[in-house]
Amino acid sequence: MKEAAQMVRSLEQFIGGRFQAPASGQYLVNLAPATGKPLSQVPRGGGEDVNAAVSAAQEAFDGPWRQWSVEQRAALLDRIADSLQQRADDLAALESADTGKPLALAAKIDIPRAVANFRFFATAVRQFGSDCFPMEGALNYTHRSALGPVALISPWNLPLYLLSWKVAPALAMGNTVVAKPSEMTPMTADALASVFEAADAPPGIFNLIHGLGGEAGQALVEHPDIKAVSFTGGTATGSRVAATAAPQFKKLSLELGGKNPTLVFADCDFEATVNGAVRAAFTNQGQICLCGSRLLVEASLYPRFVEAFVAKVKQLKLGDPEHPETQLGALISAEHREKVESYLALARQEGGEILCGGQRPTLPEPWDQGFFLQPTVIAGLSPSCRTATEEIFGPVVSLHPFETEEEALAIANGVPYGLSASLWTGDVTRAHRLSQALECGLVWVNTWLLRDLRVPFGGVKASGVGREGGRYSLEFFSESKNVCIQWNPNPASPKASS
Ligand code: TXE
Repeated sequence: MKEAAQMVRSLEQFIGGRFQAPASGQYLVNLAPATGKPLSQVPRGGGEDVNAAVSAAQEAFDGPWRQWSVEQRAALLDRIADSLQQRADDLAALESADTGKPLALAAKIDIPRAVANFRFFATAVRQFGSDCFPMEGALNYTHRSALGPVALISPWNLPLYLLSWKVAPALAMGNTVVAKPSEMTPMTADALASVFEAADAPPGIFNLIHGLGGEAGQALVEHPDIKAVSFTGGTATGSRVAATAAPQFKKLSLELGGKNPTLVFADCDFEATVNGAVRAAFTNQGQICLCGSRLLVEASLYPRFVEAFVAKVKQLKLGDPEHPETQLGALISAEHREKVESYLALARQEGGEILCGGQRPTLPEPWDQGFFLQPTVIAGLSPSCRTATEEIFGPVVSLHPFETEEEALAIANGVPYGLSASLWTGDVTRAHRLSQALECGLVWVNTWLLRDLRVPFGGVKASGVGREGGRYSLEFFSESKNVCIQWNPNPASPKASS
């Protein structure tokens, strides 16, 4: 392993516009999930690297970047988008190798979305306005200014997709950034740093620190010059990030885990619902915070639905991520697969019946060493048991019949999480009624993961705090200041001057 690791590419930190080795001189081995073989060496960053990156970000913030007009910043984001677009095939291959996800998925979703994020925020900031509150004889307007250096911490499931979702609005508003991607998926973040280098972006506006979460990530959140933290990751880590950042009054946006319900009513469009529920459960091997991992089905439809759903899941093609027909790749790591498998053991103890999957597949070399797991469907669990309420974050879905809409709602809301829900019904009144009552930040009706980048994105309860997307991101990455100008000291209405 060590010899092989020495042969793979070593990544570097990107600080002040220059690639450089970590101060520690130490590297972590990054494995390719589909083969279990080393893919790269990742700098093991710590406090020293973080200090250098935050200093570079502060220096850049205090430099000419501050004078850049909105149009100049938007044009830079457009150039980054163009450059990512030109490298799209290479980026998709890197993302697939780094995460184990199907190449077709990376090429269709991850990379186009990263390009779209830069393009979208370039346009959004050009269109961004501020509030104006006229009074009798006076005018209030809201001025929004950049915060300074901000920390962007992103996870391994959608690496470039989620990193670009943070970088683009942060820069659009004139901040400078220090990004900390997951140590398990550093490759496309490294590629993004080369794109910034090639685009002649002002040095220090985009800095990249690789390393472990508890070391580099923690040091970054703790740094006193970091003004805001945008974090996407697990709920336990999010809670730690909040506990670190809150005493320093940093702005915080936390996008955390989910245990999202898919609610299926007997009056749904059957085919569309089965297909939608399979997609919601297993896209990206179930490793998306929005995945529908609890499938609640009206009792009268339950037997027919389960039969069709399981038949469809059994047809999913799993294996070589590069094969164009592959629908499921590997899980992110051996440890993560073990965590998911521990829930399968728990499900059996909790009285669950595994209707399909539940095993590691038999695959030819080199995939036999990868971290694959069959898509798994479990029935017979109580909706309140641990398997049905804790985030598993893998290709596992539990099925739960319900009798009434009230029961469906109680099950849907009966978990600590509240990120999203998808609701399948032909009854538009019910769709509205339930959409209001579901405790979550996003509801999809007769669809799943249909995204408009302008809408507020985020969750309630243990799924996080704050909203990103469109103007919500632009507001998060800026501070508002009210300016009140009195133009008539003797207004007609006596109330107005009080
Ligand atoms: O995430 P972490 P992990 C869930 C999923 C998964 C669990 C753990 O259930 O099984 O989280 O995954 C950095 N200060 N999600 O361990 O630890 C870390 O380096 C600052 C849901 O991979 O949350 C990485 O860059 N940063 C999720 C990022 O945080 C720290 C996607 C996320 O890692 C840190 C991924 C610290 N103290 C996992 N500790 C989603 N919402 O989509 C870690 N990090």
